[in-house]
Amino acid sequence: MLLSDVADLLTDQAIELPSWAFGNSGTRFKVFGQAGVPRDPFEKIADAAQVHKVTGLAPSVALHIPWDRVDDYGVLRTHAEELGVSLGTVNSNTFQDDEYMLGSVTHADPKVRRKAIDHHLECIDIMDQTGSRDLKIWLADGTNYPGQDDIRGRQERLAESLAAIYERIGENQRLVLEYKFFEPAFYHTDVPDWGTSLVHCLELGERAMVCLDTGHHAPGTNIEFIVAQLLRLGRLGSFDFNSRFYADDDLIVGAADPFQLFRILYEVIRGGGYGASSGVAFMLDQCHNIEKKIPGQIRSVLNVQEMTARALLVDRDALTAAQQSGDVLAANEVLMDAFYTDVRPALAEWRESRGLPGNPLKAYREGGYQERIEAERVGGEQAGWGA
Ligand code: PSV
Ligand code: MN
Repeated sequence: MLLSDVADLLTDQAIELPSWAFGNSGTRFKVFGQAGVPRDPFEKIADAAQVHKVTGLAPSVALHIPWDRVDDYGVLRTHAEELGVSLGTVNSNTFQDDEYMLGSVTHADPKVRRKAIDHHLECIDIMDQTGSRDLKIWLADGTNYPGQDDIRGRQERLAESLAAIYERIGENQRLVLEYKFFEPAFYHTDVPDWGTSLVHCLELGERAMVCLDTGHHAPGTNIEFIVAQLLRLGRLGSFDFNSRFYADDDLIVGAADPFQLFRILYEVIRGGGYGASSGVAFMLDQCHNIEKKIPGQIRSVLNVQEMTARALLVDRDALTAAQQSGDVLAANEVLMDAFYTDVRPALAEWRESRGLPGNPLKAYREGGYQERIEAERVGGEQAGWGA
């Protein structure tokens, strides 16, 4: 197969950018400040729009509340639309208040649980104004020591709190529950894996879906299997794409293990999870600690596109034939042939045929935007992870 055979399918690709990827970020050792970093949500969206401008791949931006709180979300929405992008998923945040030290929606104290539930209700109010479809919930809840709290009791409280939030989710909205196996809690986490997320989603109802963050698994986990299973059950709501070498590194997607990204995307396509009508949202969840943020995001969406193109090139008929005849090596070869195809020159042509720059990173570098923000954005409080 040639790239021209799948060119039309590539136009279906839309990758949502995280507003927080444009703010300063770092590790618990150091947050490095970068020149030109946005000072408010409006500037974050302006930066995200640059990524879409040169790639045509990133038409929406995910918000994180309270980091992206503004007085008037209608104004933020119009600002985004004027720049050619829309506001996407709203992410809640119950991991930065002192009251949440021992948990949020699972906390033993009903007052703390109420506060955490109310925060989610505020997020849904915001979604109504931004026109967002998805409320993404990631919970830092968990414990550090055996015996610290009642694991089973926390599951009951989690189910109750999620039900109170789900009740307020609109007809055209979804609750997307993200899982993560550890950090910041180190002994047990209340939503550690896709099974736990799925169990709660099934109990909640049809508009509750699982979010799969590619960095949230133990090393060696077969993530494409999880993708296949969730798609089979119709419960894969979204991806948070990033890559990792060791823990939840939040590095550029496809940087650490391009082959894994290819395998994941193959299962997405195989399982009907590709394209707007599939209901599976492709998002990035990354932090660019040492590289410049806008080019970091451009590189990321291009990596997803390159691996999507390779996955679309898999000769599915030949693969099925080899699988059904039990020809192990032939089947593997079909997959590897697609993986080893260098699609970059053909993708440059694909872009040019759509009025986009053949080399988006070069176009961004030469466009003068970076110099302009570095010169103009002086003074004020720079937005950072958590700001
Ligand atoms: C948690 O590690 C997470 O992946 C969640 O998606 C949060 O919303 C995001 O990171 C914050 O950076
Ligand atoms: Mn995530």
